[in-house]
Amino acid sequence: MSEVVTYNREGAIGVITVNYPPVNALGHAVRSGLVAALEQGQNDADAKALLLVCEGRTFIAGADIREFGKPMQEPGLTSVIDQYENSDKPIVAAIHGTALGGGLETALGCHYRVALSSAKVGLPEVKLGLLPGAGGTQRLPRLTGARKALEMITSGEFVNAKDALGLGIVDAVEDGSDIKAVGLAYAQKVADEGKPVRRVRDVTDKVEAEKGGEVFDQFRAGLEKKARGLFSPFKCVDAVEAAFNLPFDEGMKRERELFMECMDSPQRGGLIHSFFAEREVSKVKGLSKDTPVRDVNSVGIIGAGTMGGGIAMNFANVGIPVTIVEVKQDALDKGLGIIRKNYENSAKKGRITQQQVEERMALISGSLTYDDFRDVDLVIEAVFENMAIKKEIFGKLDEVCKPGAILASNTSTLDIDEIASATKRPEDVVGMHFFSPANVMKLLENVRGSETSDEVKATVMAVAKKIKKVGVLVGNCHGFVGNRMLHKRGAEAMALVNEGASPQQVDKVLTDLGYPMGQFAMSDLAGIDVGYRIREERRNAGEDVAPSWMDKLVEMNRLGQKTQAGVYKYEEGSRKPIPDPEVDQLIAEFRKEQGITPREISDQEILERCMYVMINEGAKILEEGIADRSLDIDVVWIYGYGFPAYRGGPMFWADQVGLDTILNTVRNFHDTLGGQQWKPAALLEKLVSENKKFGDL
Ligand code: 3H9
Repeated sequence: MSEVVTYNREGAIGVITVNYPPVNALGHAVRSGLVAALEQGQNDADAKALLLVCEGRTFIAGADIREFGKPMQEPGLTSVIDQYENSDKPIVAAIHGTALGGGLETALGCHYRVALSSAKVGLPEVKLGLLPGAGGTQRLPRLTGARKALEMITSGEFVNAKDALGLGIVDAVEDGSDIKAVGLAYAQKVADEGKPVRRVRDVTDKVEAEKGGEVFDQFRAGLEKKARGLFSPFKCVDAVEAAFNLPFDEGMKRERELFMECMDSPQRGGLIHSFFAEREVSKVKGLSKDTPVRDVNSVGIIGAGTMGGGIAMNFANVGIPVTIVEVKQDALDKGLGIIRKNYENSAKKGRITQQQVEERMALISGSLTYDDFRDVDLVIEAVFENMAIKKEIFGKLDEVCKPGAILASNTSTLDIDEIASATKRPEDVVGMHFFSPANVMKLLENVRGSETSDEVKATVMAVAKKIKKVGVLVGNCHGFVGNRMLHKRGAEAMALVNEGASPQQVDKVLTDLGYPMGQFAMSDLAGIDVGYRIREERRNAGEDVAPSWMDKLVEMNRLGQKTQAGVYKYEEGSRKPIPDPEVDQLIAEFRKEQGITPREISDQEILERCMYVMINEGAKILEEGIADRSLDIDVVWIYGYGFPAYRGGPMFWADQVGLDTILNTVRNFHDTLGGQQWKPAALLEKLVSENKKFGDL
């Protein structure tokens, strides 16, 4: 008998218990243990019914993802579930925590399901580039009907126990926390009432009723928009459709074929890398797990602009009171008004209730004085990018804030050490770089200064988790990880347009790769006056900053989406960028002024220049220790800039392209185009010479 699955009898109930922390994933030991325990239960003449229950925080949370890509060891999950379903003693699955993927599929192979009211169920395989491959696509629709099964399987979203009861996925829901007691009581009832084995495979009313319906094509059409570029959601629909068109065993075969297609797709590799990378980033190199974490029960924010307001919402959303300080009352009122409007909009869309709007607003107060920061545990400065102003602010904070308060800057580029130097407590100063819109984007780039204490680093990482962000700890340099790479891509995109590409051609190459928007559409979203102001400041300071056609746009008051015209034009109320011949004309004139003869530029060149310049910079970032691991860079790009998770992040993508290919092209660009950005990173050269990848570091 395997140690991770045990069998024992309690009265008339044979209890099969899985105990495989952390999430009872269906690794080989669990699968073989389940088979052995079932056999014991079958042979136990005194067991009238069997109960499948899990120890720890959750029911089985799925197949063991770490086994994917390795040779499969028998018994396979499908065979395990078949044996459970074919048992002639009724089996009850008792669900607590999350029954996910193969876990829910196992429960669906049992004859009855009872869940705690706090439990959730789901088939999230699609988020890993897969489809439920152990009968989920065949059994779930037999219980829920086509539409709900399609929704659950193509979105991967979880369903709470109450809804699962309504959908027929579980048979009973009980309050409480003792899942074993709940399961035993239910199994006893099954035994006492002599309830029969009830196999989901034999439930046919829904599949018969919806055979040949239009729902599948409707669903595919909807996915064209929602799942752009993705492979597995469409395979999920094919698999569910098979449940309606084929007998159960044939449907299972079809599901397997489609599952294997997903397994072989590169998107599966990218998404699974993203899954683990998201979890790995919380384990910061050199920071012990036991590092004490300070309590953060109140927060101060400086600046009620778009950023400050968005940051405040994150804290109010999780019940932490926030004080926002502004210089002028009208700016404060405006900022608080926008926050309310954002919440009201969420309420209108049904995402939160009106009561929650009021509760959250009640947690946010405004002030015109730093004195109100006296007792807060964390202050986040979110004013515009100006070092002198930031230093003045931090000097004041140092005077006002209590000892132990964390002083953070939301700067997206500036030197954290210089900001910290304005205080007498640089160990309490740190960067907390939120991404716009700050209440939506999941990334929090936490920036350690050279003197930031371990306690402060650990605390800001814990804060990220608390406010449901993915925190990545990075080092201090201009632009940190994300913007440092973005600036290189931006400069290359500009150069490509100067040389002959159109903004829409550059953007299309990037969106075809899977970015939600291209470089120029993104500039329009952020406002192209931001870059203009920085260039002007540098010019005024005597720096030699090359002229740009973007400057001309700003001078024409084409500032981006906010003026309905920037690099693109926009229709009233729409965010869809429309190419504008006026801008093409302006670019053509600019080239003439600069003496540039435009040339035809291939999409491949755009891809290589925009992406490889980032990879080369990413390698320098790793070399300098600004990012600890290539997966930190991947997570920054997936959650901060919408890099497609199915490509695993830019550094993972680079490993798939081949570092030797990238290095050769970088060398070539260095020779032909020149510039520091194309000087090959020493790390890239080293990895290629050792035949290694970023993932091997
Ligand atoms: C599947 O089932 C395919 C089948 O249809 C067909 C097969 C033939 N495997 O997220 P957390 C680890 S596909 C291995 O921080 P939480 C995780 O890496 C699978 N490991 O906790 C982490 O490790 P570490 C379908 C797994 O409480 C630790 O557990 N199922 C797995 O925030 C804690 O995780 C899914 O896609 C796994 N399946 O959330 C479910 N799951 O401590 C994926 C987790 O070393 N999992 N780990 O960093 C989740 O959604 C969340 O982990 C869960 C817990 C909600 C369960």
